[in-house]
Amino acid sequence: MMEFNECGPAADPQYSLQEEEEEEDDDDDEREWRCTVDCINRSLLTPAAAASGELTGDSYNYAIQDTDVPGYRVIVHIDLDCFYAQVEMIRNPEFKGFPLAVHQKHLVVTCNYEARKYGVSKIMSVSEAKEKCPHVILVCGEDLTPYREISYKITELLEGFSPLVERLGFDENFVDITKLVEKRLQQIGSGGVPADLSVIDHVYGNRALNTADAKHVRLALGSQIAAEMRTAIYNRVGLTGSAGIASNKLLAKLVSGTFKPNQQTTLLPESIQDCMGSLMHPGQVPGIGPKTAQHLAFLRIGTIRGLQTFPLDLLEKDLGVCAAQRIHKLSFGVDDSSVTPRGPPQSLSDEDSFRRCSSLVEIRIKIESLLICLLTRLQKDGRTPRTIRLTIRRTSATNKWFNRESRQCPVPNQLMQKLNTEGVKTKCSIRVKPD
Ligand code: DCP
Ligand code: MG
Ligand code: MG
Repeated sequence: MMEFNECGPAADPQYSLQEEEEEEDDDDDEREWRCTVDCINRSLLTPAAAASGELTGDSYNYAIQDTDVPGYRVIVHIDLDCFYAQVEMIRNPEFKGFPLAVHQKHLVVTCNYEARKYGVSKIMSVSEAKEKCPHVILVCGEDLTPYREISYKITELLEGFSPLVERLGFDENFVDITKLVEKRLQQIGSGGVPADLSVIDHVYGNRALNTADAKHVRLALGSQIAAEMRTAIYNRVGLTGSAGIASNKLLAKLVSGTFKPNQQTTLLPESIQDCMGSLMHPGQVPGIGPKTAQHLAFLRIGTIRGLQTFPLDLLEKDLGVCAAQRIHKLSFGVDDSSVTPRGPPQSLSDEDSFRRCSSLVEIRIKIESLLICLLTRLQKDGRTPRTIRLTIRRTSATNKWFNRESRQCPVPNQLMQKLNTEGVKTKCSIRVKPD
């Protein structure tokens, strides 16, 4: 992997180091959620009025003043359908309606829903995909540029609805629409919530909406806003996506995949425990990564119920107080973490396999091609990087991430100047030392 770090605007290089989320692949899930976790129990802040959730006759009273109150927030999670495949069908409209798979090297990274009907699936070898569906269209998806560009377009579009948008990977965004819901409640005014207020599309577990329940009303309005977001994404970018609407990030992400593609699901509070209970094991809880799940398995915690009932003090001894409390709360569907916009990525990276390289010349060519891609992106980005880092991962049959070695150095001051005057040259000067 090669990356430019600490990218900052030319005038203000005050950026801190942070990995570009979508291209860092190990323990991604766990890292993402750990970053936003809030170890202070904010449920202590719950105002009594909000906690009661009672109907007062005036619809504005469905609104609360502290939009951070857990249980009263409205969070949407949108995951685009077969993302790379949809992008390829936009780039090549003649592929639409036919089974299509996007591959990197010999692996299918995604496929459209037509191909899924034949049994083709993500992370299947290309040869197996061809066996399942001999007429599948195969598109190489190793150049991430088109996916990256559309990905940021979607985030930007969602920012038009609410400033609180958090990217998770290339094709997912959390949007905190609590304030927007508050606004809609104000618009409803004292006339009262319309009796025909309904949830758009699915309600998890088919629960009936109770328009006398403040939380239900807020989530129903949230489902309308989520539908508007999906329509805007389709009309302006041409992509479909699935959405989950719930009172926190964890639950919104969990339910967004309940009905796919191009559908949405709203989770009412009474179904939270059913939703958590439907998970087969703790590793399926977003925020519990593979390492923690392994640790829990070691403690013989293999189910959500097992985690919920495991003595917290023992868990704290084993995982540390903060982590133990966090995952214990997650197992009950409690997640106080806020939707945190990250802004532009703080590092730009690219990677490729050196498996087929058998000489220094071939290695040099491979590194040059990575560098050219990165410099092109850097030029488009316009910010000035401070360091460049090259990371080599040696894999082994037993441990995929075995032996990660990095070297980094400052980026020469004149690089950006040179890039702007001369552009990205097709030939870069790279020295490869034999040691
Ligand atoms: N991706 C990848 N490598 C993986 C998994 C996914 O490169 N191991 C890429 C291809 C996907 C994109 O990330 O298009 C988004 O991943 P998702 O898991 O959301 O899968 P899709 O969007 O493709 O399909 P779905 O409709 O199931 O969300
Ligand atoms: Mg997706
Ligand atoms: Mg996704």
